[in-house]
Amino acid sequence: IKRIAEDVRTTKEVKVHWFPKQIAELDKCHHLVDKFDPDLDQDHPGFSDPVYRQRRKMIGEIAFRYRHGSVIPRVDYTEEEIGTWREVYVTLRELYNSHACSEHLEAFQLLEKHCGYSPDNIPQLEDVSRFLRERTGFLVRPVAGLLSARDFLTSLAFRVFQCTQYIRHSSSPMHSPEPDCIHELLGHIPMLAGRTFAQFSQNIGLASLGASDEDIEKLSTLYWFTVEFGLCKQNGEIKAYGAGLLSSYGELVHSLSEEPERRVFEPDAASVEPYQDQNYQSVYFVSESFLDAKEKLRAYVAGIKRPFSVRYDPYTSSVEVLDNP
Ligand code: HBI
Ligand code: FE
Repeated sequence: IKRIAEDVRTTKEVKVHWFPKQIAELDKCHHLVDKFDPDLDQDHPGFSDPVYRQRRKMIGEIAFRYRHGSVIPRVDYTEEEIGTWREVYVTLRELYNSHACSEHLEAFQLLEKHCGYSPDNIPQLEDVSRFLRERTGFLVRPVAGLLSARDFLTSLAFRVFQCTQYIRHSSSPMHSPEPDCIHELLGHIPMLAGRTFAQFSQNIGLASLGASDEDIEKLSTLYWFTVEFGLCKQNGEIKAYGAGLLSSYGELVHSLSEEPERRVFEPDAASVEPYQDQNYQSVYFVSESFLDAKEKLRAYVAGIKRPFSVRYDPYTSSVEVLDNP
């Protein structure tokens, strides 16, 4: 009798975490994580620079005021900010030819042609959003800092990429402890212009909707070792596709050097592998191709238990929830 009672209780008490059903409800998915905040983290390069912190607040205001569907206000970047951008841009641009995957290189050329990518200009999020919408239907919305993993992944389900608009501190152009517009614009945006990669990203997002905290942790680790630090095979060579690599000169070189371990991408292993957010990774996962990664992710996601399934309707930008029988 006790067993039956417990079974009944567990089925009744399954609580599913709230998630948006409509794209406009992403306005509620804005929970920031304090880690790496320049106001609180003493190791942040901007911690002792009040001018920098004030600038961050100003740009952060754009994100706090933003609502889905509105135009993203432009930021008039200062000479100092453009200087930081230029230094990273010029250094990385050179390295991409030998280290970046072909999808990234192709999209980068288009971004230079149509979207204001150049050493002397920090591209505007509104322009980037319009560009992506025409390529893969992805949209960009501004965010003020590091988002909770759940909110970040949720937005991917709707093909929305939450994008920081501020730039790292000028004292450390080659490294930032948190995402900034250099990381987003050089690392993520070119990749999101590719069809299969965009679908892969959305699929991680869809798998995260209403998932348990444990599954969110696994999905964000999976995200880490693919979207952020993934490598892939191309014409017999290994190239980088992860945004964390494509926006960091040091780690991009490191990832393809003799130093780290490289393993074949398997979601079961990658989703529980310990990761580094303070230092270079000691292990990277190599995918055969994006199609192969997408197929492996599909099989992995099928194993996640949820009392419902979801389907994305691109005509209405909404998620349909189907109760599992
Ligand atoms: N927040 N703004 C922002 N940018 C990211 O790239 C990001 C994030 N929050 C979490 C996150 N990335 C990932 O590391 C996973 O936890 C999903
Ligand atoms: Fe990122």
